[in-house]
Parts: sequence; C-alpha cells; structure tokens
Amino acid sequence: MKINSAYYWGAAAKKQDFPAENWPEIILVGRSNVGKSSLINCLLRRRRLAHTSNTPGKTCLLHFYAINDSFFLVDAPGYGYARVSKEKRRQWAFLLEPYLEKRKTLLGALQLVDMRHPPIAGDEVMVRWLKSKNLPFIVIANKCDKISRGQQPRHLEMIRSRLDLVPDFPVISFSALKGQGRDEVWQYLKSWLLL
Ligand SMILES: Nc1nc2c(ncn2[C@@H]2O[C@H](COP(=O)(O)OP(=O)(O)OP(=O)(O)O)[C@@H](O)[C@H]2O)c(=O)[nH]1
Ligand SMILES: [Mg+2]
Repeated sequence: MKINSAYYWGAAAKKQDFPAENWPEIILVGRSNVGKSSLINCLLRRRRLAHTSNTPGKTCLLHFYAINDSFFLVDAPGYGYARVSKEKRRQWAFLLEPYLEKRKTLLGALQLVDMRHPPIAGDEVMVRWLKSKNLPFIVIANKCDKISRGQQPRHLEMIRSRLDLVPDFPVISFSALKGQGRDEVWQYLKSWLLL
C-alpha cells in the first residue's frame, strides 16, 4: 500500500465531534498497552504520528487518522486496565458503544491481542460483539517479537481457541516494533476498502 498522505485529523470524546460520515473507517480495538497506536505508526511507516505511551487508561477519546485523503484509521481507547475508575469505564462505553453500533462508515475492525498472554475477558467480549454485528474483522497477535518462532503456533492456537475462532479465521502474528505482519494486514485492509 502506498501511503501518499497521512495526518492526524483529531480526537473525539462524543458523537458530535466525529468527522462527517464521508470516508470509510477502520477501527483498532484492544486492551490498554497492546500496541494499537504503535500498529498505526507501523502501518503508515510514521514514527510518531499516533501517540504511544507507557501510561495506559488516561484518556477516553477516539483518534482519527486520515490516510490518502480517502479513509480513516481510528485509534480507540484501550480497555481492561485494572486501575481505571468506574467513571472512566462508563466514559469508554458511552463513547465506543454508539460508535460501534451506529457508525455508517465503519468498514471493519482490527482486534489486537497480546501474543504473550491468553486473551482477557474484555477481548472475549469485544470479539463476541464483533461477530454478533457481522462486522468484518481480523485478530492481530501483537508483540510477536517477544515470542520465539517455535513457540508462536502454540500461542496462536491458544488465542484462536479462547476467542472461539474457526480454524481458518485470520489471526496474524504481528510486531509493531519490527514490522512483521504489516503486508498481510494491509491485504485485508485493501480488500475491505476495495483498493
Ligand atoms: N516489543 C514490542 N513492544 C511493542 C509492540 N507494539 C507496541 N509495543 C510497546 O507497547 C507499549 C504500548 O504501546 P501503545 O502503542 O502505546 O499501546 P496502545 O494499545 O495504543 O495503548 P493505549 O493507548 O494506552 O490503549 C509501548 O511501550 C510500545 O513501544 C511490539 O510489537 N513489540
Ligand atoms: Mg494508544
């Protein structure tokens, strides 16, 4: 995929702040710290376009990145961070549920999981939800650079079984750090975007 332009469109804390429904959108979902923002930078080959951090659970915003003046990648706030207040959890649901339920231009989702660990309850809930909505999605097992190649199939199988995914469902070994899996993810994005 040739990236001619990529810029930060802005953030939204509520529906009124979302961009107009003109371009297709692909959302990244996953637990805090799994590497959603890093994955956006990796896909776009930009070092610091999406903000990454080591302090999860701080803000509850959807961040929109405009690509080639034709579609958005949407960075969602992470879930599953233990030390987050009830109020923050409410904000998360208040922002994300209506977006996922009603957004007309939402084309698909990238569900990130941490390859090192079994999926958490939040991952299971999210995947069940994506399935129930028939929204196209793939699972990306990020941080594969932390697992030896020999161990990776076992981890992928564990993820597949915990998330109750059929044997040929796409679960991609990915490293936002090293760029592994990048081309494969783009193949799916392009097929959704009809590029
Ligand atoms: N080793 C390794 N580290 C990674 C990888 N991807 C992300 N990280 C690191 O994981 C940490 C969290 O990455 P972020 O991209 O900020 O994660 P996030 O999912 O956007 O987190 P929130 O925005 O808090 O939900 C950072 O320290 C990244 O450098 C990867 O593929 N491999
Ligand atoms: Mg982030």
